[in-house]
Amino acid sequence: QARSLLSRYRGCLAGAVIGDCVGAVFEGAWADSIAIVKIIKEDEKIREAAEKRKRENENPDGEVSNGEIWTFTDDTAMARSVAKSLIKHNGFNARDMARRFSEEYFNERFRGYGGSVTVVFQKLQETEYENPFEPAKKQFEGQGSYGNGGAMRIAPAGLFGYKDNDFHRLRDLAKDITNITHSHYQAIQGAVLQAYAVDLALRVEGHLDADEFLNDLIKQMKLMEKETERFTKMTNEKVARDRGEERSSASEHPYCDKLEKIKTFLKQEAPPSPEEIDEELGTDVSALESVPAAIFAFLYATKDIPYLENRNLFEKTVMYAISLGGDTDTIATMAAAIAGACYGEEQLPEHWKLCCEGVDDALEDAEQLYNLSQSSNTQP
Ligand code: R7I
Ligand code: MG
Ligand code: MG
Ligand code: MG
Repeated sequence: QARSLLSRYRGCLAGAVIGDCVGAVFEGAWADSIAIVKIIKEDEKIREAAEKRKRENENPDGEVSNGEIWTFTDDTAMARSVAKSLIKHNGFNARDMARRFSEEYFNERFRGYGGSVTVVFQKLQETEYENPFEPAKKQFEGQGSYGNGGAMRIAPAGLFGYKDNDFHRLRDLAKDITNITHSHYQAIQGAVLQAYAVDLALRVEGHLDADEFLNDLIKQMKLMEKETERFTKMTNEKVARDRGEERSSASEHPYCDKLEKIKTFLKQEAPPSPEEIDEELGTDVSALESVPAAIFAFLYATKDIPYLENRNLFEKTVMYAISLGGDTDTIATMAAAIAGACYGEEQLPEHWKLCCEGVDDALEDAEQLYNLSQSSNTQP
């Protein structure tokens, strides 16, 4: 039962890579009732590729073939930059992290980056990372991007901050890391929420209590949303006016509302349909409409899910997260990071580890973050 902390660190980062690689096959798909069947088919393909690879590796005369590989996307490209920068500096270094994000992008532009974030990389490079927070502030006419690009890469911050056991420090770290590309408060709050979910998952002992998990998240998000309440209200009213509506019906605490909705979904007799989940939680590239879906997938996976009866909780989390459709690589990577932190590396299927690109690298980063968490020289 007891999962070692090291296994949880490794499960978190390698799990995140797996969610990205497998989820990427389905990015932009619509959720439908047979989505899960398609994912099971894909899983079979990965299993076959892994078998083939093992056979070839066992045959000493055979050609060394790397076989079929499930490639990672920008989610992993950026997450590993976060991990490596935190490790190198034993803390946050804005210039170094900004440089790593940009160089990674210019080396491998094909990773499927968001539509606008590449402008930030361009400007960061042009200004030689002199003011690493400036380019992001200019995105979307000065309001900053509300994309999920901050949340998708934040898991290593959860691992790094774990030893402090201090929400405010974790919040500030996630804020800093996100601000390099995303300055919209919803992008930041989403990243903080995801980082905190990873932190909480590392601390789950024995049975996972969904209500307790959600109440912890709600407690902190309530305070964060209180700080932005007036601004949210103003923004909501402006959006309504632009639409010619007299007043806004939008919420001033949208993250807490969605976390409450997750509670309802988990309690209701009949499982929520993919349409309901898309409608109430969202499954798109914005932080607000993807982080709650990832948390929901992690919690819902503890239930009986048709077709997934014989899968462990990590597998169920990933496959169910993908079945929600929409931004599948990102929702799966976030859900998998939380699940990996909760259940440990032991639950990561061997064939996924073998065929997903970047798993070994993530395992090494996780090991180094673990070592840092064990050393006593915490930063002031
Ligand atoms: O957030 P970001 O890094 O994209 C991450 C997503 C993940 O799904 C990855 O897997 C990858 O596929 O992309 O990149 P951004 O370009 O900052 O934001 C993503 C998208 O969100 C933008 O292309 C816009 O469509 C939308 N968006 C906005 N639209 C209008 N107004 C983000 N912010 C705004 C906004 O303020
Ligand atoms: Mg991606
Ligand atoms: Mg939607
Ligand atoms: Mg995505």
